[in-house]
Amino acid sequence: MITGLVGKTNVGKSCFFAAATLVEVPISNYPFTTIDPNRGIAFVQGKCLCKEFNVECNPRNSQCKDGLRLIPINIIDVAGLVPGAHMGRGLGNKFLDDLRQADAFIHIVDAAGSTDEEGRPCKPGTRDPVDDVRFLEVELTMWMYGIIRKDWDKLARRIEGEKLNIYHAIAERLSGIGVTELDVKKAIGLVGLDIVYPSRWTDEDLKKFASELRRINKPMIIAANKADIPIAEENIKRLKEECKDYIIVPTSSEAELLLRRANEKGLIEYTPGNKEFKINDLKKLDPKQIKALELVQGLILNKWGSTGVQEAIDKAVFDLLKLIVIYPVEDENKLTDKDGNVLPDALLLPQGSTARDLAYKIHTDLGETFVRAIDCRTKRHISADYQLKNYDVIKIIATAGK
Ligand SMILES: Nc1nc2c(ncn2[C@@H]2O[C@H](COP(=O)(O)OP(=O)(O)OP(=O)(O)O)[C@@H](O)[C@H]2O)c(=O)[nH]1
Ligand SMILES: [Mg+2]
Repeated sequence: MITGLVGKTNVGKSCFFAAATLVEVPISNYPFTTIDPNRGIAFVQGKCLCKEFNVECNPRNSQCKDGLRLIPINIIDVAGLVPGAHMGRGLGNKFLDDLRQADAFIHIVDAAGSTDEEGRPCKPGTRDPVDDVRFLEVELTMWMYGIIRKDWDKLARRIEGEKLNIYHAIAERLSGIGVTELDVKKAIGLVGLDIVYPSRWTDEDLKKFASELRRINKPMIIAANKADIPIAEENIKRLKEECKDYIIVPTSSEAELLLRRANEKGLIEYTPGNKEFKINDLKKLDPKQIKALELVQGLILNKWGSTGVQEAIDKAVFDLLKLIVIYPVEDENKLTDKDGNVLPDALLLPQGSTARDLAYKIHTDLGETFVRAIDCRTKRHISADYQLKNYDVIKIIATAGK
């Protein structure tokens, strides 16, 4: 599972990335600070089943914190865009190729309107963040169009000449960006394109196709960042009214970074996503730190309920991609793996996944030699095509490895 951070330059992408991963990266108030991509691990917060089953867990692929199961996902922060990037403005849009394999995007927007269209600092309230949403859509579509346009004429002729399955042929050509046959089929259907004679598609058709494909294959939520700046409130209200297609989460990456770092240093007790933190020892904080923490509490936590960074990540995974959490185990009674670890792994799978999909996700051999599975809650046997439910605990029985 890979999430890409996209957006105009100088809006707080790297700050969001640093807050989510605690990886140290350059952050500064001028455009194009980031050039090469930053990659790191962030955690989505699921439910740990240790409470429900009243057991002590030994997580392996994830962590348990007070009943929350922190499940790792990959997160990539790339260079920023400006309008016209697809025509080479700013750093261009070629660096988006680093996000080819991303499952979803988080669009970081300067909700305070404190950076102009080129990402230069300006008086808060000056730039309309709705314009930033719109220009980014165009840039992402043009990036996708560029990928599709390359070799298109040749591919269209081949599809017609060799009577290839158009969905399969296009998906194969775009497998590098993780496009599936179903994605292609949906996008072609939405635009209403001719599936027999793709060579007749106009350039405009291809752009519409790219636009739909982008929406389907790289779904996006909006992190309305810099929500700590008071004027952001009005803008966020308007963003919600004018960009109804999107899940919009008010965020303050800067506040989250401050809290996460203070927590790492042991100065405070803070769980990402919470609306409060606890100061461990007031004497260890200098007056500047106390003031900063007070501002975070007042401007962000009390007002918005959290810094939003964790919420944005969780919503991208659970609400946008609609992934579910599954706990595979090898012993249906003790809920352990073969080494005796209790509830060792929590896996993220697409809604609608079956027991066999889970087996494949664990290991190809398990998928191929799947016999049946056991729902560890009910102890019932389930078949390969059983549709998994969120928070199922499943034992797979297969001939592989026996
Ligand atoms: N007030 C406020 N400032 C923020 C917030 N997040 C980031 N910033 C500031 O915005 C500026 C840009 O932050 P970066 O994280 O470097 O932005 P970026 O989008 O990665 O920028 P480029 O890599 O240059 O495209 C820095 O001065 C940050 O301190 C926030 O939530 N609130
Ligand atoms: Mg950056």
